[in-house]
Amino acid sequence: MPFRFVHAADIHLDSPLRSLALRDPQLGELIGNASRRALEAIVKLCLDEQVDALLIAGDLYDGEQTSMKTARFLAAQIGRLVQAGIGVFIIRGNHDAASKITAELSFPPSVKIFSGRAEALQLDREAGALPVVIHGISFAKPHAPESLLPKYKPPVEGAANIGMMHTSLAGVAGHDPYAPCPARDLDAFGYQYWALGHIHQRSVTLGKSTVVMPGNPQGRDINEAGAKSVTLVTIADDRTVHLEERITSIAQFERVPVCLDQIAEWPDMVSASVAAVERVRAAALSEHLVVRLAIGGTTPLAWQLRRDLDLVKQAVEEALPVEKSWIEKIEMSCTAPGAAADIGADPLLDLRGLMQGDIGKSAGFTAAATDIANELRAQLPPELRGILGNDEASFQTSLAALIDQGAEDVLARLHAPSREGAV
Ligand SMILES: [Mn+2]
Repeated sequence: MPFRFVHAADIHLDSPLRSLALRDPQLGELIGNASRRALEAIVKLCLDEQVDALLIAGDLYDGEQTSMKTARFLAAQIGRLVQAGIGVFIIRGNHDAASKITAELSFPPSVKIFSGRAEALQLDREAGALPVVIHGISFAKPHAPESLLPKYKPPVEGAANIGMMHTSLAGVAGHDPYAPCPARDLDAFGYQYWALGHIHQRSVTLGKSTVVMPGNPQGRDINEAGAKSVTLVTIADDRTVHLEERITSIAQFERVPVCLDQIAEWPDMVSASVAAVERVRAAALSEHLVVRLAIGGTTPLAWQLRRDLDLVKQAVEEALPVEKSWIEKIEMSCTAPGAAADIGADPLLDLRGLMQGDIGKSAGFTAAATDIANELRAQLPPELRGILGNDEASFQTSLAALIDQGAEDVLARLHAPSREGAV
């Protein structure tokens, strides 16, 4: 008899809203509840597929701010699995290592929360069924600079061995390592399947072992764009592993580019934006689509669009024919037409040349802008201080882009006709 389970990770219940969606109460509510609704979707998938187990590979909670309301919600969801005879296996990650909630909830024996010491659990299976052993270690503290792999117990002969680990894998430059361990080391360890968590981007490594990082089941902002999922795993009697990706995101973030080259009229700008959103909507796999509209190109509307960004958002939202599509934010990078030859004919183009050229790039102006940026950055909470880059080169690039954008915004205010005057 095969062993079937759902592998999820990084649900981040009660994750604080990091998105500008906060400004729109309805959208804020949708995104604020999305991680809970994703957990409901995971539980429903387990029940529909009548799997043997649900594995949650860390960061079930976002942090210590978790409320008792969330704990009750989790207890109710897990209760549905317990009633259906589905086992639940949880390890703690860097975000929920110190969470007191799971310690305060009492669960029946079919719910296993691994401790900080390696354990190998042999599951109760029907006579003749493939023996299954689940190995796991929880983060005992939020930081785990060393690999946890040497602590795991060796594979049990004759059984399907499944390892649960929260890890940053080989790691990414600029990010702290969390129980770092390259996928090839996991592959060589002798387990059939590695149920990983931590990285919010799905990846699958197929070798001697099947190593899966499922990504989070619900994106939290535009940096976690696209449909998000869990993995439905079947281990056959011959211990071969079969994977199915199942979408669980209630809402998916997407950056939607709109190019306004050739567009000179406001209504055409609205139609082009709506058409671009509709194309993405048609391909979206989640119930709700949350769009970051990136409007660019060269258009005589540029200065007006920059000045009236709020009206652009409102007009596109009103024209969207489908429900469940949201504009989270508009990024405006349009520029007004104006060849070099025109400079001199239009004093504003002359001004733009000065602001983005001799003045904008001068040492004195850059130094003054750097001072302002540093002062603003110092007032941000620590998690936002990388907003202009984490090293000198990326800081200078961000600053130069902001100076260019700022110049365009100043020109927009000087130049644009009134909204009423536009057709
Ligand atoms: Mn993590």
